[in-house]
Amino acid sequence: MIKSGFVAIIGKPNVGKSSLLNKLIGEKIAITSPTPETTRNRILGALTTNEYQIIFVDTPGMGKNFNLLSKKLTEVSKASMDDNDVIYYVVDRKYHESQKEVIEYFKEHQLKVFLVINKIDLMKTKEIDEIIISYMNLYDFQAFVPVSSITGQNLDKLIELTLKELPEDGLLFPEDFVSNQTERMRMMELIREKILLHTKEEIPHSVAVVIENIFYNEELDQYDVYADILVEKSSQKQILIGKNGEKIKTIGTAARLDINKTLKTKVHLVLWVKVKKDWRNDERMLTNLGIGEDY
Ligand SMILES: Nc1nc2c(ncn2[C@@H]2O[C@H](COP(=O)(O)OP(=O)(O)OP(=O)(O)O)[C@@H](O)[C@H]2O)c(=O)[nH]1
Ligand SMILES: [Mg+2]
Repeated sequence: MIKSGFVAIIGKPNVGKSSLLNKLIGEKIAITSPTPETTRNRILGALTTNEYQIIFVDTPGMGKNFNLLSKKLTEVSKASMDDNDVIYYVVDRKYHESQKEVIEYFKEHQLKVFLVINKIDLMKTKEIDEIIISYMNLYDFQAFVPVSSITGQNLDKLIELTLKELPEDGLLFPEDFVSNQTERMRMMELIREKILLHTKEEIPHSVAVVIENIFYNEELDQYDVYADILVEKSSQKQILIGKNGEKIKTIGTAARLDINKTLKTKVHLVLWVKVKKDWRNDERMLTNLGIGEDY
């Protein structure tokens, strides 16, 4: 019987959880960016070999709750901690008081947690040691594993240690299952990723992408994708469109090229920027966007 199980990847925003998922799977499943709160849903990625199947669960970062969106993101992340065989608690710096609550949660539920110190390609050995020491007496972690989600350093070790904790339960998903993300969701996310990369300050947090329609164009063998980009204020709409529409054009081109590369799908994108006042505090809007939903 092959070994299998679920591994939840949790941690503060921006520590590299989605980058870790992608590197472990070897495919860009989750979008990543230097802006906190990039991930807004639970994203599953499967790593299947002849000997094991690990289902990694990427989660939104647990941060401060400024609005209903942030609150829901933290809720999704917390809910993801239960019912998993193993947890990767990803950090990129020393312990801070703001992490007390999550450590308490580990204790209360007696969870099997690996402390994954990420971004070691940017660190000296001394710094890595200091980070480990700062967490050492807080919880009985299964192991401390320093990794890099960019270079892939130590990920084989992380998998090896994880497999020791997984039962011989056989396949949980079909052999060829890679992710719970549909093509449509991945397109939407890739468009959002380019917005995050090409805008600053409050814009990335104020943006949502909704794909309205997808038509197959037989003549050109491509998909015409109509997407709305929602922002909260008309000033944000102006910034996103840019002078002579240059900004939205740059975003559209980058998104088209990445959809082409990542999903191996030729698309023509039609992007519309719309103002949807305070959508981040609108329960119905968040539900429509699938935020807070469980798969
Ligand atoms: N140098 C370096 N950068 C990394 C590493 N892992 C992630 N990053 C960078 O850190 C930033 C955040 O990465 P994400 O993977 O989006 O982080 P996240 O934890 O998923 O963030 P949220 O979804 O917002 O919670 C990106 O700019 C990544 O390129 C790493 O191992 N080394
Ligand atoms: Mg993420």
